[in-house]
Amino acid sequence: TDRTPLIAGNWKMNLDHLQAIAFVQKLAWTLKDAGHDYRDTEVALFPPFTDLRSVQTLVAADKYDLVYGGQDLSAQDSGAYTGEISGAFLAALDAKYVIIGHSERRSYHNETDEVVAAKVKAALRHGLVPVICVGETAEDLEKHGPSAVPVGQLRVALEGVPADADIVVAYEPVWAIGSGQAATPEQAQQVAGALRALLGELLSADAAAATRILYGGSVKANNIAGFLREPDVDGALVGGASLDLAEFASIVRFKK
Ligand code: G2H
Repeated sequence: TDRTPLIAGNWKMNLDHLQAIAFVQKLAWTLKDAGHDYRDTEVALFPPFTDLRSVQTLVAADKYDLVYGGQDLSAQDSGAYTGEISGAFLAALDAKYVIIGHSERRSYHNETDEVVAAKVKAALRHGLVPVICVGETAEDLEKHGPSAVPVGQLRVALEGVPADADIVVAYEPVWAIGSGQAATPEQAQQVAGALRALLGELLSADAAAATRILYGGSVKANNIAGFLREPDVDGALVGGASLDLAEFASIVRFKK
């Protein structure tokens, strides 16, 4: 398969637009100095919405090969939805990706699987690649075992998605997020394998073979190698460690 590994930095609610400019510049220089080839490992950043215009300007002016996206979007395209951000606006800023259904959106903003599904369709309408996040809580894990909840979430998220849609799936066990306690590579592989099987069932064998599945949850420079060695893990969604330039650069530089 030709699934180019993807390392995605989810900044969450960190770094204002001035800090973003400094960070992106330094990261691009660091990766250039290291001889990074973006065709080997794609690098995507997910800054806060208010940073995106600055990031776009910088990336375009300096011709960086970094790509970027939003941390969320509205299920609607435009209109009286105070505080919401349309996928059209992200597309107009040359965003490539958009994170959908992060567990923090699900738990703090009551996003259900149905809301996630509507947002996935909104992303695809605007030519954005949705990074669909799924994952179980510690309680889910105890009650239902490792794959049932994430597979169930993805099943709903993919309702009505065309078989040839360009998507990314991120498996983020809630118990591993920001906790410093990452899943083991074996745990990540088990769920990633189940998610890939579901892609085959709901979309197509081609989609299952081509879609990148990321692991997320306390990924660091010292544990990324183990995840990338697993056959069904094609990269990582990195939160906390994406805010530390040296740490994030060494995660990017790890070879599958
Ligand atoms: C999971 C992850 C990034 P962290 O939320 O999406 O965050 O790496 O801080 O666990």
